[in-house]
Amino acid sequence: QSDEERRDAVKAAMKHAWEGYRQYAFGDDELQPVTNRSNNKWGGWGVTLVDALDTLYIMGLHKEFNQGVTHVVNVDFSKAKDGYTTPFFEMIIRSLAGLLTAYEMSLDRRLLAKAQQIGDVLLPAFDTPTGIPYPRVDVNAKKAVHSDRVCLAEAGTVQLEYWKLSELTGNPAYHEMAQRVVDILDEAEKPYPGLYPIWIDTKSAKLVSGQITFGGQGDSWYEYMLKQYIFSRRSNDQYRRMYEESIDAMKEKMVQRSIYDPQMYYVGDLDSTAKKFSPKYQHLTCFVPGMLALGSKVLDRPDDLELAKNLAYTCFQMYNLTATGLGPEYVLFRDSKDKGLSPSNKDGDDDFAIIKLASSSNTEKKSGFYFGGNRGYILRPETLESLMILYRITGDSMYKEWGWQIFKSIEKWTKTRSAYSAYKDVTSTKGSSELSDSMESFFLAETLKYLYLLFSPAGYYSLDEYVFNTEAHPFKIL
Ligand code: DMJ
Repeated sequence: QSDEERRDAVKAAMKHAWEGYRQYAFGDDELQPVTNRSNNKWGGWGVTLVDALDTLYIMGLHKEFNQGVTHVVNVDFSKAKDGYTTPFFEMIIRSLAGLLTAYEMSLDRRLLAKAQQIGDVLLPAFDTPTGIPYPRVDVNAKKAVHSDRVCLAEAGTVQLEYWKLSELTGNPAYHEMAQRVVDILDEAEKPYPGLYPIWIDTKSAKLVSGQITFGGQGDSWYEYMLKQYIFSRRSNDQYRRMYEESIDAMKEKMVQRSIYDPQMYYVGDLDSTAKKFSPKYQHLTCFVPGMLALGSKVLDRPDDLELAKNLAYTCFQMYNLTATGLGPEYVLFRDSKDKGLSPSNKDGDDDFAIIKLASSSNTEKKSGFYFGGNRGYILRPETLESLMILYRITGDSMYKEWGWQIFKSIEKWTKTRSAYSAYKDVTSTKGSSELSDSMESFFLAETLKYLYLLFSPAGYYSLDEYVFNTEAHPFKIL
């Protein structure tokens, strides 16, 4: 198949998901793609619609884009359902960013006004003793919800969005408030230079506890160091220094290799002291190959590109070696011939409990990894994101083949009559009984967008002209 045919197939997938959402859930947060019900678990402001706008635009689906715009310009983001408190970070990366890019693309000023409304109603989050934001805001009360702690990704992944909002509105205050978080964490005491435990005390601004991870709750903090550097037109040395310090530490302490396949590298997690290693590779961590590849180019770090290739290979194998061709939430590696983590472990410190494993499965003999308690695929984007970036940076068409294979598995196992659904166990070929009736907005915002761009010419939304926020919303570089 040609790139064009593949791109059309991805566009058809987007159309299918949008049509289902439009028919059964329009204006609500999410379509439940098996029962065709809808839910409003994100405040009822239509997060799927807002998150999807720029993907529709990029794919040339202008009629659908306009349907979305017509709706969103009448949404009042300053009022929430009674008792609902808004997650600060999610609202920023999905909705504020989605509206900012939809505005930059269409130049419809009503979208900028809505973006600013969101930016404004969330500002009380910064009203804390330290300026480290609280994780939730009660927009009706115009107050944040008090919380003793906030996680690294939540506090440290709002900077690009507020910066862009400052640029577009001419009001520097947004950027300044978000930048303060970076300055505080830059100064904070760390167990190892460049490595940040995930929990921040909102009163003292200290990094108090929790894992050190490039996966859930840590991930985009590291991503945004690089992206803010690029966004500053490669002029701000603070971001560059912080990024390089973190990546050097990650390479030294968190990267390991499969004991069976020497090409297979992975990034595990560390405990809060940066001493104990957990050989768990999360799907969420699969954005790292893309980040390293981008950083290798921007900062001239050729070794990072080699590591990126080996890490992306593992992320691809996490899909390739399952019965469905879909990838699980995480895999666990043995760290010696007979030891590994308990597969039933969920997140948390238990991850550091090493057990003795009886025997290896066939998959494990090929890869060195085995599956844990959560084997779901919730339509996440990270592996495809990395493949898109690696393809653009190396020009190696193998990444397109990998992406196409993953897309075919998504089509085969997750497609429903109205859209696409999360799948409960990627090692099971039971089919429809594995569908969990959920489609997160990032499937439309990220997964399908990255696939589309993978099969598009590299100059289309070029990585030299745009910085993609962590939800794949492309911001024009300042
Ligand atoms: C998205 O909301 C963002 O990519 C975020 O940074 C991490 N989690 C999801 C997708 O998996």
